[in-house]
Amino acid sequence: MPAQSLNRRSMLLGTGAAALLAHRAGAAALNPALPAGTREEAITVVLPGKQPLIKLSWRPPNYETPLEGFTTPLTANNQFFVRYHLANVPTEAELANWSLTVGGEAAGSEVKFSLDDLKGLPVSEVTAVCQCSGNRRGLFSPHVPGVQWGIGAMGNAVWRGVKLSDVLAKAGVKPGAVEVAFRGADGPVVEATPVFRKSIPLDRALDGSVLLAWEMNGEKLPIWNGFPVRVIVPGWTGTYWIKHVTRIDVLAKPLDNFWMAKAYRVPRGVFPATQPFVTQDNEKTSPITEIIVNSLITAPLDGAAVGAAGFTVRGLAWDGGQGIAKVDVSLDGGANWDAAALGEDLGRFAFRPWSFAAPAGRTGSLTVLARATNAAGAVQPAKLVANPAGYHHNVIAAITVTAG
Ligand SMILES: Nc1nc2c(c(=O)[nH]1)N[C@H]1C(S)=C(S)[C@@H](COP(=O)(O)O)O[C@H]1N2
Ligand SMILES: [Mo]
Repeated sequence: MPAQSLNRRSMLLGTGAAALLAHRAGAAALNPALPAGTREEAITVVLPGKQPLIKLSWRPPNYETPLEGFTTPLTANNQFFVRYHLANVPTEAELANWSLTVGGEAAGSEVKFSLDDLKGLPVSEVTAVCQCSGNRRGLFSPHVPGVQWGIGAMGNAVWRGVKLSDVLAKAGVKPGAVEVAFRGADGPVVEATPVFRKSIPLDRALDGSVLLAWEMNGEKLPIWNGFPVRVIVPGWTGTYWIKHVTRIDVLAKPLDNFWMAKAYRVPRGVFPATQPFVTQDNEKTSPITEIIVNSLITAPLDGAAVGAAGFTVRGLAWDGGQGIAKVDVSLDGGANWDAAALGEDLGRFAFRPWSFAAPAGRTGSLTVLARATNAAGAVQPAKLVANPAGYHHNVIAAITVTAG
């Protein structure tokens, strides 16, 4: 079933916290052809402070960015996707007296930081893609359980904050430290649900690349995206990018909880990882780490009519920080490929725009594909790499256009 024919309905949702205005999406809002039965309907909803986003669930809030949010290489704050695991999400008012405590058994001391304390440390900036491990899970065939994301559980922004390594230096790191764990201000509604707490390897925490950011694209973080401060782990999937971070612990042994030991894991050795997370490996599985090479066609839209006089194929490509080496486009379902022109380089962790001028003279139905290759030679596969949790969907995607 093509996405354009997914049922949509317009409705008004009343919730305790906010009245959410549902929005009748234009056909352009939904490009991915989700397999039949994956998602019965796609409703776009206006959360406070956001443009219409595609609603996956309200409690916990899970909303994805529609395709039109990806026509620029930086994703607007008010179109940036929203992902939570736990339904008890904090309001801006509840975070007015926010502070961050850094400690743990392998920290030299426990130190409390206000936002002003953090802002007094040297400031750093990175442009980086935050992509949910389960982005495109809804495109898995056969289906896998979990939030049925389409293409929009990702976004690229300029993040500004301080280095985690500078913050950890204030508390001190003892010999024997192995991981650094984060937790946010959100929590479960029922006590039985494990709190969302995630860790990263000590070397990654100390290498200067991980930020505690209070600014996104030049503005304070939206509440939905982690106000007042969130963790930025450039190159790694969004699961480690803890929002509303309130506590950081330096650990002497690997973090053992549901979110590390059971969720966010992939079959061992199946996906390329230049930065493995060895303290969390077991015999069969590894924690998901870096984003694998991927691309998205943003124009034309799937099903569009294009001129026989030629048309331009546009999109984005990204990976976990090796950088995009090339994007090839096919107009004939993969028989022939030509190189697209790469656009502005916003940094190795960022979306890389690309475009391809399709020559005049083609008529009829065309199957258009894009295939990105990164600087390490990793290339998007033609066939899905099955894994039980539906992570790392980076299969070459196709759109169909009619030229004439
Ligand atoms: N506090 C908190 N931080 C969190 C999560 C969460 O549930 N709670 N989810 C993580 C996951 S899985 C993703 S993909 C990203 C999504 O970031 P966003 O909501 O800003 O788009 O946040 C991460 N940080
Ligand atoms: Mo995620």
